[in-house]
Amino acid sequence: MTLLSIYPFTPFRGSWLYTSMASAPAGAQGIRDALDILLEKKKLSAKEDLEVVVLTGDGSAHGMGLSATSGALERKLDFIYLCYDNEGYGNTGQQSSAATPHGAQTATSTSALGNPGFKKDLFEIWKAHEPAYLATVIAAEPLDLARKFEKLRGIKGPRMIIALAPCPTGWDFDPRHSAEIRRLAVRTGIWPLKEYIDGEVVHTRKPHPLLPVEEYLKLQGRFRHLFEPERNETLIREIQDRVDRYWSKASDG
Ligand SMILES: Cc1ncc(C[n+]2csc(CCOP(=O)(O)OP(=O)(O)O)c2C)c(N)n1
Ligand SMILES: [Mg+2]
Repeated sequence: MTLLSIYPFTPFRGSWLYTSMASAPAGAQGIRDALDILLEKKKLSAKEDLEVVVLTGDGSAHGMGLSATSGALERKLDFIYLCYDNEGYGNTGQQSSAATPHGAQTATSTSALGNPGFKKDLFEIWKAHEPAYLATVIAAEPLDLARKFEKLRGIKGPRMIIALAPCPTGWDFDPRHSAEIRRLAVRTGIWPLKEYIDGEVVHTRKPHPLLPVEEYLKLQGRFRHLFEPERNETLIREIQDRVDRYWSKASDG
């Protein structure tokens, strides 16, 4: 069931529970309930209380785990949920997930058009549940990332984070381009950095001017078919138009 390494090789310092892919938020509920019972029975002091954190991939978050997440949001579960979004089912060989962007080639979208679907807007789906806190992050903006985690620590209830995580293997690029690809995800407007709190969405970075999306796309093998053997102007335009439309609609963009 688990692909995580265990003691003494685990990167986790705290206790962890491995759940089946679809049910991490249900597992989190059980842990939160157990902690609350221990607190109530005075078997655990408030100082010893723990944060319950779900760490999950986009395959689970956007797809098979979405219903359990929706339930946890509805119950206002006090937990942090971090989706590590590498835009595909990475562990099993980068099959398309509901987070795979339009036009990207994956192990299950190998045609000249790539993935025919569009990336599911998980931010909007989660936002509709009115969580206590919701934000997107990326490692290219460490201060923005740190500030968001600092902020959510002071809040109770469901606190949701989506991190875009460029993957050299799954996206087919040289790891030396990792930092550049993360920066371009923000500067082309492909990955909006934003947060939702108290009913408001605020963009925490507003790329200006927006760089053309193709600067981001052309560094990645999964989009090579958009440029070789000849440019697919229609598909590049389509991807650009969706990004432009997003920013023209962003009320604070
Ligand atoms: C119910 C279920 N179906 C399929 C699998 C096989 N499986 C293990 S990891 C994985 C990929 C998960 O993708 P994602 O959640 O995006 O995480 P990533 O590997 O990309 O970090 C799959 C399909 C599983 N463990 N459980
Ligand atoms: Mg993934």
